[in-house]
Amino acid sequence: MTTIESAKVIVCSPGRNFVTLKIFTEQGVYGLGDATLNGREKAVVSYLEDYVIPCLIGRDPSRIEDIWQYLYKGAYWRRGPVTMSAIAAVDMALWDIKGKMLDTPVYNLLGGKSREAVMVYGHANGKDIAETIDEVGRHLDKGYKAVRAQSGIPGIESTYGVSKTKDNYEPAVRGDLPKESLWSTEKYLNFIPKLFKELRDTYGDEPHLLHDCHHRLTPIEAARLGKEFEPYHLFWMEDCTPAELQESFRIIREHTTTPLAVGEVFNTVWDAQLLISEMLIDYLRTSIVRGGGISHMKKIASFAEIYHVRTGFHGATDLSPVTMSAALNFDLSINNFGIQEYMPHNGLTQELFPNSYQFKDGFMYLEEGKPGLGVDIDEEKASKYPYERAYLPVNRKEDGTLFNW
Ligand code: KDG
Ligand code: MG
Repeated sequence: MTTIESAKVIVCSPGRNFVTLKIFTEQGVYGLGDATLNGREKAVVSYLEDYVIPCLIGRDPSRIEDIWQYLYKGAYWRRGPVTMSAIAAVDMALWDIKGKMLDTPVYNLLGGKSREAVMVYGHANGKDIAETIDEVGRHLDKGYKAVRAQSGIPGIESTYGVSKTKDNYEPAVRGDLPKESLWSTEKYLNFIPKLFKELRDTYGDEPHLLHDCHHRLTPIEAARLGKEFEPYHLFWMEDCTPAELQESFRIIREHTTTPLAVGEVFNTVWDAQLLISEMLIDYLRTSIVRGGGISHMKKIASFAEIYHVRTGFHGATDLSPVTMSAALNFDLSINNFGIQEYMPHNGLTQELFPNSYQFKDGFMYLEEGKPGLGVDIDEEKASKYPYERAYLPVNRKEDGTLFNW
């Protein structure tokens, strides 16, 4: 029998923070898991170091499901982003170990390839419509078949998804306290349909266009926007409302045929149970790192498949290359894959996490024959970039009311 000999947590910050779990077996094989929770990283570090790792030592790493249940049911306190990110990291690392021990990629262990490549969507953003249109064009020139478009809104100083510089948009800001921003739903709703009209006028019907409302509408406002988007047939409208109240999607669904995506903040199948079983959404965004790892996501995706709901995993830069590798193995294997978000990491992150995925012509490919997840961490380099305190922004309405960011 193989046993888990030790495990450690590696925190690094090559431009942004990442938390990585490394589990070692007595036989010398190790596995990696991502445990990054943007803006609350150290809570997961403590959860792993103080409570989870001691329970792993001496266990058989091949018993992935049993270890998952031990950590989930055995804690008594279930669900939540801290718990589920920690469990996800263990789960990813165990699948990585199993793949390495059997000398096969994880997608083979999940049933084998269902497709050759994974369609991804990229992020285009600009300070106004003209700049956003140019950015979408640049993505199409690079071969993207699907592009998410976000634009600055006249009269609002800064908004979700729009970079102030030419660099990739990175919402977590380094510092002792969160930055605050101001929001106006009225200004947003009056403006944003115009962006998609112009995009269709410029690029025609073919490119898949996506948009993220980032939890800022009420159900009836979301219904209005969905209706106004209909002539521009979006691939999806994402996170139109905060989704704790799953029933609220009944209102949105009654009014619009714009496809709906939700779930990047969900942690378990219970967060989406009604949304899926009543077919109130089209794409589920819960990712491997937030959704308790490959083992739990497999159950969620199978449940979703019955109800015509497809996956659309979250893939912003706060999900490390370890999650991206796990996601691509997963995306390749399931039948009800929809699309994968892809926000390229900076060069330094790529160096710290050597991986085996490659973007070509709008699709992501995994290098053939890499056992496990196909990703590694250069610990020596990582140690040169220690944790830096950073928070996601806090959002207020123009009158000062605290609002969703
Ligand atoms: O950490 C928060 C980000 O991952 C989130 O704001 C990104 O909404 C997001 C997306 O769709 O990528
Ligand atoms: Mg989002």
